[in-house]
Amino acid sequence: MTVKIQIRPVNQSVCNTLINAGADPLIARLCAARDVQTPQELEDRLNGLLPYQSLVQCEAAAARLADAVQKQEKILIVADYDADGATACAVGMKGLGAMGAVVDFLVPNRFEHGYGLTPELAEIAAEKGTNLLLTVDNGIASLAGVARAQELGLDVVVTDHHLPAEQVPDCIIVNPNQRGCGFESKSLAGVGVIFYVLMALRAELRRRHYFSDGLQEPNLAELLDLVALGTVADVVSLDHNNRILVSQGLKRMRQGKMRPGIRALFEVARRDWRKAQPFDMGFALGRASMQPAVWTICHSALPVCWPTMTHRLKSWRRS
Ligand SMILES: [Mn+2]
Repeated sequence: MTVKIQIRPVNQSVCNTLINAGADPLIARLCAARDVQTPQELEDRLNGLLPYQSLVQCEAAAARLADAVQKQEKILIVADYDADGATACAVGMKGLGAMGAVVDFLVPNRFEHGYGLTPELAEIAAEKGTNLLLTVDNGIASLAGVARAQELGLDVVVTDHHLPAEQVPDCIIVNPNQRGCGFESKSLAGVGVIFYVLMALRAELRRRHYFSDGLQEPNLAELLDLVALGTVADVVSLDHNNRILVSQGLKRMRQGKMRPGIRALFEVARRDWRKAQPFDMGFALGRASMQPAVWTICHSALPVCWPTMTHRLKSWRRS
């Protein structure tokens, strides 16, 4: 067998610019080959994230959620069951909970209820006394489900990243891929979209002087372990904005700052969290065969200590 090595073409002037800005020549070449255009894109600071104001309807969603938080309305998150949906659900639960919301979640059983927010699921939500339905990582195609929910008197906010069809539901929609949304990163994952909505919600609640000594502003960076896992596992393109989210999440993990469930996933996958890399997120922790375990991290929104979690996951792996 002969091995043929093909060298990936690189824009040499971009490569030189990166080197002149201080990048190691090898790193510069690797980055230039992966569409990095400017030295600014090598930065991974959180303040380099695209602003939530440029994500269409993100502020409208935040305003509706802020009303719900202040009026203590019942919010129900409708999630999907892959790693992106599961982490998006956990981010929504943790973030909204930290802001004092009354929030619960529902994940359709694909065999019983089909995918996403169906009319049947809207009925279940109504029976649970829900006031506001919030979809994560799904909903853009749920025309009938949204209509049924509204018929039953529920308000709906859709957060999604999937490509929309010709027709979309008639409600507040946050999706970087919807028509008319100028948000520069079209590769935001479902977990990234809900993270953006939470950033906007925190700002909205701050404007409303909602936070006090009794309930302080949550540090949303604490959710970045989940955002990093969902983003890489969903195999969206790691553009600059996603690289910031993933890089910051991985840095936190390497410092041991992660929820017990994620730490347990590292253990079960026999990976070292002190050296957490994107590879771990995609192939070790987030892969399909780990889905039941990834769901467990959502329930690690519940206070379970990590040795217990690891023990449970290990017994799951043996079964
Ligand atoms: Mn997704």
